[in-house]
Amino acid sequence: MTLGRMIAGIAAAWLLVATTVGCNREKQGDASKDQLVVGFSQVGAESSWRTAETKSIKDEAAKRGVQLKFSDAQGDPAKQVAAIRSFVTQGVDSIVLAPKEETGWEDVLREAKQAKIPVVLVDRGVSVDDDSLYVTLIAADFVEEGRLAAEWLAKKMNGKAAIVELKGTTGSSPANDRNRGFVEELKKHPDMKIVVSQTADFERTKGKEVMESVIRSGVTFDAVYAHNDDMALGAIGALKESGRRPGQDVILISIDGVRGAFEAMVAGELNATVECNPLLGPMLFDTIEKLKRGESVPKFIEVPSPIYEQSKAAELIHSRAY
Ligand code: GZL
Repeated sequence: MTLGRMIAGIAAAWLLVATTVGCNREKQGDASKDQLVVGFSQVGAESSWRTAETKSIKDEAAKRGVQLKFSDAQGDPAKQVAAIRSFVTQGVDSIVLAPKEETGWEDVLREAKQAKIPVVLVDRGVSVDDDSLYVTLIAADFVEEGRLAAEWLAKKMNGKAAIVELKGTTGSSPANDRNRGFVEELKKHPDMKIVVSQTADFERTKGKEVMESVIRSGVTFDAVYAHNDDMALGAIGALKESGRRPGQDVILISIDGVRGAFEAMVAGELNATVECNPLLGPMLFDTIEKLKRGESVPKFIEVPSPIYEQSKAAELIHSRAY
């Protein structure tokens, strides 16, 4: 091979590398060559818990110099699918997904896998036949949360209650599993009966509306199990407007541990809450950075779910981080 042809070959190879790298970076916008670029598809802003989660992830990305491409689906799963497709096209380093519902993810997660982009699930799971379509799930154990709530309520009610269950978003893993754990535990207590079980979509206003309709129906009940604090706070408003004393005439337990729940417990209107910590930013980016370094991570990274009762609320409220 002549010297001239060698130089031409090296130049061509260099040009190929330069344009490829350039293309990837063009795909990822203005990221510097070693800056992590992460696409995050968020459910929406349905609850104070969700708002706290979004803030935690955005703040941690900024703190670590990660370029976060944030997409708020406003509660529309189709928008989440579109956002993931866009992240794949942009060639992000990792995709973070908080899936509104458990099903409907096979195709788009396969596209991310084919593009060799790791998907990390936060705070809710997906139901897929092939669990290699996501790297890990960072979330609480919702079945355990439901079981804890039932165990606490059975003890509080001395094994006998007529329960109104305010369920979360239909088809979401927290709603499915918090119901499953609660119902399973209730089997140990035959006089603990669920008399109404209805979704209020994790929203405070819908929690109030459902409780108002339950009161209008005339059904007799003396306890409420809400899949999140926001729905419980809405129900508390309806109970008070009906002349009932929430926390006394009607015993309430919910899940999340948001500040509003601690305020309601201090006021004597909520009896207990099971914590489901939304401050997942640090754990999430530790996991993404491990993946970037080629380290392995467990398939499920569990966020603990301690239970907090009214008696401790005044002592703890000032130290609550969300
Ligand atoms: C739980 C999360 C749930 C919260 C609700 O990880 O998905 O969604 O419990 C939120 O408050 O709306």
